[in-house]
Amino acid sequence: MSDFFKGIDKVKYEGPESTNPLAFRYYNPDEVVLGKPLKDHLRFAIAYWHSFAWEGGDPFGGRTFGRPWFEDGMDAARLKADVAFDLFSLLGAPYFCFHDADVRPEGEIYAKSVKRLNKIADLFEEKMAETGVKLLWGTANLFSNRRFMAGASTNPDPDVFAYSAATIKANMDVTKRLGGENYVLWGGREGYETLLNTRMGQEMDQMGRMLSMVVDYKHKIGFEGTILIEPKPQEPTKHQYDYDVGTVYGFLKKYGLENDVKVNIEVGHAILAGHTFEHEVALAAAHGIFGSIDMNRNDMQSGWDTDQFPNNVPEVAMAYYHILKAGGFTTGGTNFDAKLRRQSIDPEDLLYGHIGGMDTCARGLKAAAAIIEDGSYDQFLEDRYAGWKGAEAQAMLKGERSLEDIAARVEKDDINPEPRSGRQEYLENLINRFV
Ligand code: XLS
Ligand code: NI
Ligand code: NI
Repeated sequence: MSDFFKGIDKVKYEGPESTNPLAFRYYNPDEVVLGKPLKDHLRFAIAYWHSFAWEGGDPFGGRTFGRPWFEDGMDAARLKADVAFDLFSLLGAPYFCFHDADVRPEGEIYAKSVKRLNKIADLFEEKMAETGVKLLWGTANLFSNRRFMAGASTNPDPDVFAYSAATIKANMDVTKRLGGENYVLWGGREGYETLLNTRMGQEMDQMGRMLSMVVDYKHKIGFEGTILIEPKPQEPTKHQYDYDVGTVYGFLKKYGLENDVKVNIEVGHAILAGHTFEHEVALAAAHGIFGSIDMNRNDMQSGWDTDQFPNNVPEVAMAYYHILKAGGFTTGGTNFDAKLRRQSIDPEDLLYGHIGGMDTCARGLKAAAAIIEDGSYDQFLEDRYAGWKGAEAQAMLKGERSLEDIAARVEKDDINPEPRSGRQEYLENLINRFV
């Protein structure tokens, strides 16, 4: 244990009546819900970048956090890893996630960066064995360094494409070595600032090629995790090609990758795209590409990706409802892609943020489970679509009827549909009984 969190004990579940700000009130990891402990439903992960690499800057001012590892060397990187694993253990978080750039200082050349990444991975291996913390996913940072300013795989310069491919390879190797359960590709600058200098079709073909190589390499090295694309509509670029789940699905179809790649859906990104989070989860489930989630919340007034910790139970409850209905997480989990506000500079703020987030998610998941156990909501949907179980309806759906066949039947049987209430307010009240 480093002394960064000196005086703070392992966070325990104390129940809803507890007034201890450093205890869980709803997240009881071993509580069994729908036949499974909460910890196995939620599969919480801590994001290295927000909690350990981010310095508290904004466009008007730099670093606000004082952290002893904010220097650029391997010793600092090792200290950062010590503190990171301390936090994972204090919170009892089963997983973590990282980008290469979060965990190692960048080298002057590619080979040096990879060497440093592997050194840190050695340390991670030891710490993971010691603490039992596992890797939910690894990823490459292909957006911070200036070489990526015009994109990574979508760059007009093929050398940047090559550098990106090499960096992804190194990160997939490390993710596999650490037993990572997924590998994530968020298209950091895979988009454009102005269409005036951009050939969209060409850039998307480049991106499709890169993803195909990632899938090939996954099979070649026997990586058993899931490849995940993380959609986001804007920021940092004006337009990102992985706009939302629907756009990503079309992209995967076009390049024949829809059976090999799934999505990692982030709350704030869904909202930036003009959707609700549960819309994105439900759509991914409908397409069979639901993978994992990046949990956070946006400030509803500010209009950008504020990456705050979630604290609104009804907002997360329906998302977990759709996740549970889709069969729950397999390789995915709940990654807190969330950061402290820049005035929250103390070590314990890192605990408050995560404790609140974990409790909010636990309450949301329990509410979702209660909705499912009660059954009346699912029954409503069953009844609403019940007509489609009939023989003629099934024949229409299966393509066994043509427009002429159907027209003949409508005329013969004098079909004249009677509208039925959609019962929105009734359903809103029903859901409110559980959240
Ligand atoms: C940024 C993304 C990023 C990914 C990982 O908005 O959320 O943090 O999750 O590259
Ligand atoms: Ni994210
Ligand atoms: Ni994000």
